[in-house]
Amino acid sequence: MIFPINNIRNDFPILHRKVNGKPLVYFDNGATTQKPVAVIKAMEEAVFEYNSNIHRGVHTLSNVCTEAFEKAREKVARFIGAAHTHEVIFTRGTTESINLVTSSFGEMFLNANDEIILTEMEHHSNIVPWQLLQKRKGVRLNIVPIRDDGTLDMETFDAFLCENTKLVTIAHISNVLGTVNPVNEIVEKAHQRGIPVLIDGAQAIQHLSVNVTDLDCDFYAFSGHKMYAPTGIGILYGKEKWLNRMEPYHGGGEMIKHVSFKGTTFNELPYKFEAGTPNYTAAIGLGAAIDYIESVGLVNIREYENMLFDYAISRMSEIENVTFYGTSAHRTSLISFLLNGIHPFDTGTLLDKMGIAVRTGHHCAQPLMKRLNIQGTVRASFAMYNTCEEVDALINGLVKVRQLFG
Ligand code: 7TS
Repeated sequence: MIFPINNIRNDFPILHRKVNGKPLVYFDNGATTQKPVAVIKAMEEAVFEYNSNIHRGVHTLSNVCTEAFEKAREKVARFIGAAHTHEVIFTRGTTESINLVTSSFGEMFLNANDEIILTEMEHHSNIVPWQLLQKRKGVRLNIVPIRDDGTLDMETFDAFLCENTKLVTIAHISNVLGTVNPVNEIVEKAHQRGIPVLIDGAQAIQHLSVNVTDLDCDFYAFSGHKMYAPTGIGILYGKEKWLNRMEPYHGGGEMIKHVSFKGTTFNELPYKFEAGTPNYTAAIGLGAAIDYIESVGLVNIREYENMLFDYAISRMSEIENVTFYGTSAHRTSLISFLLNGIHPFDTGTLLDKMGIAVRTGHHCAQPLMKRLNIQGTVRASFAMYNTCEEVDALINGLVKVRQLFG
């Protein structure tokens, strides 16, 4: 199949703008992706044609809006292969999804001296919530180190698994190293001991075909805005058996069955975890983003992005005096590097003058930076609309940066 890159680029109007007088080259997709017209149109239609608070009304607009919101949930459930639609909970994003598990699962099932396994390559949003729980409850955090190639030290992971382990929480793909972690193996090993697994899929959901039922993970968290949908919407997938036993995360409207001052009973799944008016407009946008991804085909996207990634790696290796961070054979979608002797901030600023958007800094992974013994990296992260010509522009830009610094 020939990947319809020109059509795809035309679906993303922002890609045609100039930045600092140069055509935009957007390589900051790990932070957030751009949105196709179809997503904007779906949200525009929701706002202009049937905006109304959901689930509460008897009137037509409310019913239409509720239906669109619930249809989006069904799309997500199908997209990730969830066994039940009510296992899909709308949140604000990956961060809130993880905090939901930390609070609700943590309050219910974790006690002093229970152990949680996480890794050295986690984003702050899969570290700090657990540290807050550690303060509240005295749980212990076991951190799996990485090897020099940016893969997990699985021997240490194996050694950490013990009868005190009550949860494993891990990124599917590292936002700094691009490493694709062996989540199947991790889930299998944890489950042999009856330990549940939470996967932070923020960097995976837009690149890999994720099937939570095949994977058998207990929780899977991701953000809409990294998969061509708007900000302010995300997903927590959770197995029914856990969600049913967990206490609600937030209290308020919509999550109750009956409230009295003697006591309150909670609504069924998924509403138990969706207190207050959700961002239904963004949820509808997420549904449209899934339609868009499916219209291109995740398999085709993956094939194209792999080609682009391999091309970028081979071209990057032409540049002298570069250090790469993350060199595993199992990595994808992003490249972290430093031009030796040049501060990443300077590289990023000069690239921006050439219209090239990359991210620089610690990428919300300061413990990983400490392990790598650096302050930060330059990161180019890819999406389905990027091209080999854009990679060429990046390479030319880096050559210029090198020349400027002598
Ligand atoms: N987990 C990982 C692995 C991430 O990469 C990110 C965001 C998050 C969690 C948090 O997602 P949010 O949507 O709730 O904010 N990562 C990045 C990044 O790499 N640059 O900007 C945001």
